[in-house]
Order: sequence, then structure tokens, then C-alpha cells
Amino acid sequence: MKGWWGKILHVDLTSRKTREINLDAKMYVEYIGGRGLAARLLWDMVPQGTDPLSPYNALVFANGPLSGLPLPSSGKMQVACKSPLTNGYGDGNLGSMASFHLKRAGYDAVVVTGASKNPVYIYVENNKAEILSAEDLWGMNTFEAEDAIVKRHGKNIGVLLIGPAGENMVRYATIVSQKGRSGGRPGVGAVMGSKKLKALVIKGSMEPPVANPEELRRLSEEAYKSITQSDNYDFWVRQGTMSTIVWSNQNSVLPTMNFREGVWELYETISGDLMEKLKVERRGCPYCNMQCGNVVNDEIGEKSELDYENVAMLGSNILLSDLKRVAEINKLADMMGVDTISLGSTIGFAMEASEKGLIRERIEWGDYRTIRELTIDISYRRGLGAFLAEGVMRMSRGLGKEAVEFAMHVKGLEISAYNCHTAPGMALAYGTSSIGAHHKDAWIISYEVRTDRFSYSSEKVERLVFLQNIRGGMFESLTTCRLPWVEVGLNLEYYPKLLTAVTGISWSFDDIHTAAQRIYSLIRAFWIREHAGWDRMMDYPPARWFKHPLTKGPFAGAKLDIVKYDEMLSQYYKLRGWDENGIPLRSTLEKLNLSFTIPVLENLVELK
Ligand code: PTT
Ligand code: SF4
Repeated sequence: MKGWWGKILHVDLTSRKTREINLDAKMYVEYIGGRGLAARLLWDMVPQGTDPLSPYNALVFANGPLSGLPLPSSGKMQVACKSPLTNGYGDGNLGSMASFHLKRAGYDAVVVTGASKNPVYIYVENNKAEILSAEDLWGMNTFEAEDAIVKRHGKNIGVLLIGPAGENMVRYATIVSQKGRSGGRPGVGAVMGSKKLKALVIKGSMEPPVANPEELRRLSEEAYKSITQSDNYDFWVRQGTMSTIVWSNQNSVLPTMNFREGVWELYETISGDLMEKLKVERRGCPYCNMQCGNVVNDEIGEKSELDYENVAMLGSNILLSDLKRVAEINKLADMMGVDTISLGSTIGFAMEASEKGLIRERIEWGDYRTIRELTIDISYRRGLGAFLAEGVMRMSRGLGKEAVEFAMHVKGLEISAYNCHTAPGMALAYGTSSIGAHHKDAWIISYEVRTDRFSYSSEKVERLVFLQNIRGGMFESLTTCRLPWVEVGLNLEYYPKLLTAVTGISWSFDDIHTAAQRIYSLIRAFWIREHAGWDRMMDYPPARWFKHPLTKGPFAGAKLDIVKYDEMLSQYYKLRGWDENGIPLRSTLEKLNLSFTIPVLENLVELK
């Protein structure tokens, strides 16, 4: 078998034992790798009803067959677990040298279970693993800890680590790498902290198994060339995802004042054009020739790597109108290891709750000092920060019905930076994403604003399923960066061809589509297994978009229509082979080789 090592490393921190688990070829053909592999491992290894912050949860670091190989933007990997924020399936995508090294260390994935009594880190090198003391690293922020680890093990390693937020089990703590790459929005960093695991350090130098290296080289060369020849290439390397600020404002989807509005008169104070003027450096993931990590000097003259989501959620969403200050909060979030999207959302929620008198504390919109203080207090769970560390779903429940309406989350995961008052397709994308409200599975909003924007059409739903299968299914499982396709138009046809060259197995888009359908239904089964009384309300976006119309911009007065949203949702379920409550049909599970989920689901819900 080529493309995969055929084995994963299992580290149990309670018994301090490590072992290799061999996986058969069928597993890889059915689940591809990355997210698909992680979903299957979590189904198998996490007992039903597990408290996500208990030793029984499993933490998965998974490569896909294309990760870390010499092909466009391949330096990505998945981190996954049962989420402490949503209690459902949670994962994130991270671009780092860790993916390169894991590819060469002899494992397709590392799975960590149990919990250590004292702080530790795991060191993996070419088919061997050790559990080492992290007493001296515990308490350090991610930048300091990475420097200390590099000093100990040298520069030629991949490091994935948590900061104070992960140590203190903030429900949206992430895993950070290379001082500016962060992954695992649904609290994957908190699960790492619950295991007292400060870092995973990987060094690999073995030749990765590739079926047809000549063909891989040929296809890669062609694809790299096609990327640089794209019309959008120059603009992309100048602005990266930051160009989206102006686009979002122009299209009334820029999250503003806790998603109350879609436009902000001060958008230029945080725009991609301004970022270009302040830019001091460009960074990126391994094997990428369109690097998008734009680094600026922040308010106190330190480096901060900016992306659209970070800047929108810590800028317009909380009315912080100074890019250098936004950059400082963004850098602090990376140092603390906390997700910028959830951070901007919980602070925005607290600002609105304060404005409405639902909490006693005064937190003014755009108040830089308070935002800064809260970022640190959240990470250490101090004072009001401890309340915000729980995320908006839990915060809102304690504050009553009014607060629930402006708690911007789906299934507990805070919404990433697109306001959907005028975007029903994107609202459905958030509603049905595999991890809660995140755009990574389907960024249908760009298609939506170009086409029939306000419609609830069946074409949109079909497009959504297609995008989810490509983005959330294929890219998250291969695992490579999707931006060469999304941003500079790299032909999708390259991906089945690359997969065929690497694995030696012939892959078509139909095969990939079937694997994606399988992955979506398995993840759905996981959610149902972990949530008693599952129903279609779980796939609804927040009430604000249905009840509180926009008051500013060209679409003032607009809001979503709940009846039409419901019709779209029903059509979505049909395309997935799920019933009216979003539960996979028995026939769907059988057809997708997911019959092993049936006895579990039958005990919980009526399987049709
Ligand atoms: C991702 C989410 C995003 S999506 C952003 S900015 W974006 C935020 N980044 C954060 C950050 O930074 N620091 C921090 N403390 N929290 C952050 N939270 C937010 O996390 C990222 C890029 C980007 S930048 C995007 S869109 C693309 N995402 C990809 C994806 O999801 N899959 C894939 N196959 N390729 C992708 N390519 C692009 O990668 P999560 P990264 Mg990220 C600092 O982690 O949990 O998936 O949430 O990984 O290496 O930083 O690259 O406008
Ligand atoms: Fe990483 Fe950006 Fe390149 Fe994607 S485009 S691989 S996120 S640097």
C-alpha cells in the first residue's frame, strides 16, 4: 500500500504506554485520511457519552495521503477530538512543519488518550515515541514554549503546542504552531490541556511511500506553474485572505457589532489595503508557492500574522477600529492559544449583553484596554474571563431568552466572519457544517453574492452539498490547503490525479464524492450518538438572522425567512440521504458501509 504508512501511533498518557496500530487498506480507501480517518478513529475510540475534558476523550493528529509531500500547499494536517465546546465532533486544520515531519516519521496519525498527572510532551522520531516532562514548559505561552523546545531539539522539527488557554481548558482553546498558525477551533487545545499535554514534537526523516514519484513530480510542476500564472496571483500574494474585509463590507456581510450589521463605516481602518502598507513579512505553510501569512508590526511593535477571520472578528465585530491594535489582540490570541473567532464572538456577545443591562459589568464597544484585558483573563479563566471562557452558547443560557437570540453560534461553535442576514445559502452552510458554525466546509457566500443572492433555490442547496464534499470531504481528508483552488483557480482535476499518483490506486471524482458522503454521514452519526433528543433544530442558525433585521447599508430591513430556510434544510437532508430530522437513513448507512453505527443509533433515535 502506498500513500499511507498503514499504521498510527497510539499514546496512552494514563499508563504512559505507546503502541502502533496497523490499519488495513480498506480504512484508507473508505476514509482517505485526515478528517475522514480522524472521524472513524473517534467513533471507534471515544466511548459514547464521554466528557470531552476527561481522560476518555481521544485527541487525533492526522495527516492525509497528500499532506507533507512535494505538491502545492500540502503542509496541512487535521487535529480532532470530541469537542468541549459543542460535545460533538470537532476538528481543525493546521499548516505547519509538523505535517511534513509526521509524513516522514512513519505514522499516518498520532492518537492520544488518557491523561498525565504531570505536564508532559510527546516526542516522535522515525517510528519511535517518548513521553517527556514538560514541567518547565507548563505556564509558558506558545511563543516561549516553542522557542524552548527548538532550543532543546533543534530547528528541524515540527511543533504543535498549547498556551495558557489550553492549559486552563478554555472551551475554544486551539493548538498553535510556528507563532501564527492555529487550528482546532472547537476546543482541541482544551482537550490537549485536559491531558496535561503541552506539546507534540515530531521529527521525521524517512522517505514517504509514494507509488509513482515521476508522475507526482510532473503533476506538481504543472500545478505550481498554473498557480503562478493565475490572474489573481499577484493580488493574492499581496493581500491573502485580508482582501475579504473590503469585499465583505461591499456585500453587507462584514460581521459588525456582534453580527447586528453587515457594514461598518470604519472598515478601511482594518482593510487589506491598510495591511499592505504595514506589512513587514510574509509567511506560509510548507510546499506553498502562494504564501498568505501577512505579518505586520502590532501596537507595541511586535510581529502578528493576520487573516481575514481574525481581523473581522476582533475588528468590526467588536468595533475596534485600529489595525495595529487588532493585530496586538490577534498576536495575544496566538500566544495564549485561543481561537480568534470565538474570542471576538464572546467579547461581542458580552458587549451587547452589557449594553442591554443583562450583565452588571460595563464593556464598551471598541474599548481596546478592556478587550486586551479580557483576552488575557479568558485565557487564565480569571474574573469575568472565566464566564467568557465558556463560549457564547453557555453564556447565553445563563442570561435568558433575549440573550439566546443574539448568541451567535451553531451547535455551540461561534460563527466565523460572515453575516448571513442576506445570505440564506451561507446560513445553511453554517447550519450544516460538520463542526458547528465554521465556513471551512462551504464558503458558498462568494457564489451566492455573485448569483441569485436572496434566493432559497434548490441550485444553492445542490451547490452547497458539492462544496461540502469537495472542501470538507476532499481537502480536509487529503489533507492539503484548499486555497490554490479557491483563490487562484487551480483546476480541481489535479487532486484525483495526484491521489492516484501517490497511492497507486485509481481515484475518480465519483470515488471522492462517495468517500465524502460517507465522512459526512459518519460525523452526523457521531453527533447524534453524543446528543440525546437530536432534531432538526440542531441545524438552525441563530435567531438573530431571522428576527433582527439589518438597520444599515443597502440591505437595511433584510432578514432570513425561517419557512424558506426550513425548506432548504429538508432538501439538504434528501441530498445527503438523511430523514426529516437530519438522521441518516438506514439504507444510507448500509450503502456507505456504515452499518456498524446502526446498533448504536437504533438505541437512541428512530432509524427510518
Ligand atoms: C480556522 C480559523 C481561521 S480560517 C482563521 S483565519 W482563515 C482563524 N485563524 C486563527 C489564528 O490565526 N489564530 C488564532 N489564535 N485563532 C484563529 N482562529 C481562526 O481559525 C489558515 C488558513 C486559512 S486563514 C484559511 S481560511 C484556510 N483554511 C483551511 C482549511 O480549513 N482547510 C484546508 N484544507 N485548507 C485551509 N487553508 C487555509 O488555511 P481551524 P492555519 Mg487554521 C493565526 O484552524 O480550526 O480550521 O480554523 O490553520 O495554518 O493557520 O491556516 O481567513
Ligand atoms: Fe498556507 Fe496560505 Fe499557502 Fe494555504 S495558501 S498553504 S494557508 S500559506
